[in-house]
Formats: sequence, structure tokens, C-alpha cells
Amino acid sequence: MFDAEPLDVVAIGAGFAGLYMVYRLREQGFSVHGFERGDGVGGTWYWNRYPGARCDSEIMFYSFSFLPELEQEWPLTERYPGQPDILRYLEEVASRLDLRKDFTFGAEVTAIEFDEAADRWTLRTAQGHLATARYVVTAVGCLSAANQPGFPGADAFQGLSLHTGNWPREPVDFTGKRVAVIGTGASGIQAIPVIAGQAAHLTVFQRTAQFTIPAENGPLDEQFVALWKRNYPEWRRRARHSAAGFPYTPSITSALEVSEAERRAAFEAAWGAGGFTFLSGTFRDLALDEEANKTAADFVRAKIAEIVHDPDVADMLKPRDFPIGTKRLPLDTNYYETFNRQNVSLVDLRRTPVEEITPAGIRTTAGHHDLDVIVYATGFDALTGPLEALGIRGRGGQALRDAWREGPQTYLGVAVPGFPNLFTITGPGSPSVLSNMPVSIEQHVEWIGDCLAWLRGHGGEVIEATGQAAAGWTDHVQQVASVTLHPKAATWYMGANIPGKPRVFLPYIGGVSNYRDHCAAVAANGYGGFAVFPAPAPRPVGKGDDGTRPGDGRAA
Ligand code: NA7
Repeated sequence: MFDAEPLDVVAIGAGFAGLYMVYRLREQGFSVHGFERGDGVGGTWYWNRYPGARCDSEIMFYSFSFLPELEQEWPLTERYPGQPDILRYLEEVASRLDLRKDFTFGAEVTAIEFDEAADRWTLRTAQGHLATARYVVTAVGCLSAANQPGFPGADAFQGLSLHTGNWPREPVDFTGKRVAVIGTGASGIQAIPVIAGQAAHLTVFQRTAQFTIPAENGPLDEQFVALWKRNYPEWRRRARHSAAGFPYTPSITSALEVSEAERRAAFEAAWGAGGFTFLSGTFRDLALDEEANKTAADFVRAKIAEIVHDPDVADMLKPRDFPIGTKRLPLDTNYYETFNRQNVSLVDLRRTPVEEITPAGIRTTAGHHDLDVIVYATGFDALTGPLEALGIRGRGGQALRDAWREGPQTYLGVAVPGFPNLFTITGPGSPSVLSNMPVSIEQHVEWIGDCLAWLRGHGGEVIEATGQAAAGWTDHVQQVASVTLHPKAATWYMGANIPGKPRVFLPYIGGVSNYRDHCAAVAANGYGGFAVFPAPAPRPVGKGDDGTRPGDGRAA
């Protein structure tokens, strides 16, 4: 029972991160219990059940690497796994590892407070659970606090209101319905073509036009799958030591050093192949140089003009106010094509903003749209939102929300000064949303597991990032971002989608491999940048810590 006595660790969340963290710590002999808001495992893939929800990482590497048997057995059916497939995968992981017994589901954590006298955390849920533990690990995801715009009258709408990130468990039938989708980020871009195929009429409310690249999804060839599975260890190794957790080979050519014809051929080939290699695999400077970036942006704008029949609609769909790739590049299946359908219309909210939601629909400055369903595809309070929602209070009762008023201060994205014994998996300041998530999650989980083993081996009970180390890392995160075009765009990476949120670059863009090396060096250096209490006792050189090596990639 989790509340019978103090635990070593509580973990929050039962997605990829929480499942692996609880398993890993259980295997290491810690008493650990997880709390999960949903009624089942899955995290992102539990909540995002909207039509068309699909992962933009290819299925071959959107999975755990620490389960080699499952890796071989799991069917790799289509190039990009759909939400139901990923949820099934995580359910299978939970069953194989017998993890459900170590979680309380339907438990929304609302308060986590540090008791300085006892060096323990107390956790409470909205449903009345209470637990105490020496360590807390948050595994709440980066995109799990839905951004619900405060349009006047929204509560009075008499039809169905849905948010893509908080979708009902039962499928929604749009047949014969007049539907609105507000928002054209990755979620809207996935949902819009599918909803358009069902609804009587779909009106898309667009605030900012988005670049999107064809996913080119489809079934995977059996021979390809067999070959991939034979070489899994090497693919995994490459992904771990890559820029973004994908085993792709990045381009080494500048977009500006080739002829117009060569450039066009490279973009055309990448467009035809589908996927993120449009940016990373064509030219090396698209994320760094405005002129180079413009060549890719112009290519996509020309594609939009080619695909979309109505020139006015095509014009509205062309993104103009940010460099391509500075907003997360979505992958789509027939997104631009959908605007050629008779039952789809586009409203440009820059020209005609929403005035109010009425009981019967949406009123913009240009008139009223009668609706049965409003789908908010309006995104998330990214990275900091899910952590601040937990009601975390550290030393002196300081709220995390207050500590981060000017922007998140973290050490390695995994620890926060003033919040001892708290670890944040894929927190702000880590590669997280700029990487293939399972790769980053495994690295964090293993690093945290190693750290707790090291503490246990050294008699340490409290570990806390120093203010100096966090300030240094936080500066480094911003400096690396400033070399790229990212700070030029108002994006959720910059906190720009949430009114009042500080404008700082939230994830770490220095690369998955560099980041991994950095974390391993910190561990190898006796957790430099952290204060440890009681101070570790001196140990003979070469003596192991609890059977694990810092940075080692496997559970003990
Ligand atoms: P995103 O990428 O944040 O997209 C949200 C969309 O909603 C975007 O087009 C926003 O326009 C729009 N939005 C947000 N608030 C409003 C209001 N108040 N009015 C009108 N339009 C609004 O979220 P997604 O869920 O699509 O994707 C999140 C990530 O999930 C994705 O990047 C992947 O990593 C997976 P804006 O561009 O802010 O003008």
C-alpha cells in the first residue's frame, strides 16, 4: 500500500516516462508508487484520441529500447503509428511488466509539498489520496496541460465542445454535423482531413498559417521490417547519439552553396519521401540561416499554390510570419488538399477575429457560423504548464510557479534549485519536445535511476541542484537557442502561445547526443552541480555504486 508508510519514490504519470521509471526503480529495489490522472496507462496517447491522432516519429523507433523481446514481437504495420496502436503498445508494456499494480489511476495530483524537517515530500490528489516519499519524479509529459482559449460565451455553447488534448474515450461521430476546428498546429492538421471526410460541413478557424510536410504514411514492407528488426541494436545506438533521437543522417550541405535546380531537386525528393528529413536531411543550415530557411519556405509556399485550387484560400494558407521549422513542423495526410473539398471552408482569424462563442456557434467580425461541434485544437501550456499544475512547493514553501515567474530555472532540465529530491523527466531545459520522445525519456529515466542508486550507495539522502549550476545551464539553453532562428518566432517553444507566459526558449536545442554526454559527465563527476546531504563518504577508487554505473543504459 502506498500510503501505509513513507515510500522511497513517488512518480506522477503513466505514459512512456512513468511506466519505465516505476519499472526501473522497482527493479532497483526501491519502494515506488505511481499516480496517474487518467483511468489507464498511456499518457499523451491516453488523452489525444482525436480523429487522425498519430505519432510523427516513425514506428520503428517510437518504442522502448529496453525491451528487446517486445521489440522483436511488436508488429510494425504502418510507417507512423496511430494513437490506438501506441496505446495498445503501452498497455502491453504495462501488462508484461505487471506495472498496473504499482499505480493508482484516476488520481489527479494537486499538491506536492516538501517538509524540510523530515526531508520528505507529501503528495495529495484531488480524489483524496495522500502519500509521502523521499523522492518525487514527475513524468507528466510536456504537452499535457491543454490550452483552452477564453473566448467570451464559450461555456454557453449548446453543441459539443471538445479539445484535441482531452478527447473523450468513446469515438465522436461527426456524420451530418456542422463542425468547427479552431487551431492549425500539428493536432488540427491531423484532425482536419479526417473530420472533413465525415462532417456535413467543416469550418477551419486559422490564426496562423502553418507549414506542413506530407507524412507519406502507409504500410511497411515485410522485408524492410525484418531487416530493421535484425539491426535494431545499431539503430537504437544511432538514435541515442544523434541530434534529435532519430537515426537519420543529417545533411552537411548548405542550401546556399548549390544551384537553384539542385536545391529544388533536394526539396522535391524530401517532399516525396515525406517526414522530418525535409528539414534535417536536405540542407544543414535551414534552422540557422534566414536566407537558407527562405528557400525551404518558398518551396512549401509554391506547393500550397499548386495544391489548393482557390487562389484566395491558397493565399490564406501560406505561412509568412515565421521561419519554417521554428514552429514544430507537422506532418500531414492531405491537409492542403482538404481545402479543395466542397464541404470545407477557411476563416482567417487575423482578418476576422472571433468576437464571441454564442449558444449556436461562433461569431467573428464577419458574421455568425452555425455549429453543432467546436473542436479546440489550440495546443498546450507546454513544458512548464504540466509541472506548475501539480502544486509543487519546495523549500520555504515556495511554489514552483513563483520560482519560475521569469522562466524555468533548471539544471539539465531534470532538477530545480530549492526543490530537493525532485526530478523532472523531459523537463524544460532538456531536449524533450525537440527529440524523439522515447529516446529522451529512456535517457532521463536511466540517469535518475543511476543517481538514486548512487545516493543509496553513498549514504546520500538529499540531492539538490545548486542555484549556480541551474543558472549556468539555463543560460546555456538560451545561448544555444540564440544561434538558431527559433527566438525569431512566437511559438509555444518560446511560451508565446500562453498570455503572460515569460518568453524564453523552453527545450534544449543542443542535441540529444551532446546532452546525453553532458549528463553522463555530471554523473561521472560525482553529480557535479548538485549539493548532496549527508555529504558522501569517501570511497576507495573503483568501488561500484550499487551495481550500476552512472550513465549506464540498463537497469541493474
Ligand atoms: P499547437 O501547435 O500549439 O497549435 C495550436 C493551434 O491553435 C495554433 O494554430 C494556434 O495558433 C491556435 N490557437 C491557439 N490559441 C488560439 C486562440 N485563442 N485563437 C485561435 N487560435 C488559437 O498545438 P497542437 O496540439 O496542434 O500541437 C502541439 C504539439 O503536439 C505538436 O507540436 C506536436 O509536438 C504534438 P497560433 O499559431 O498560436 O497563432
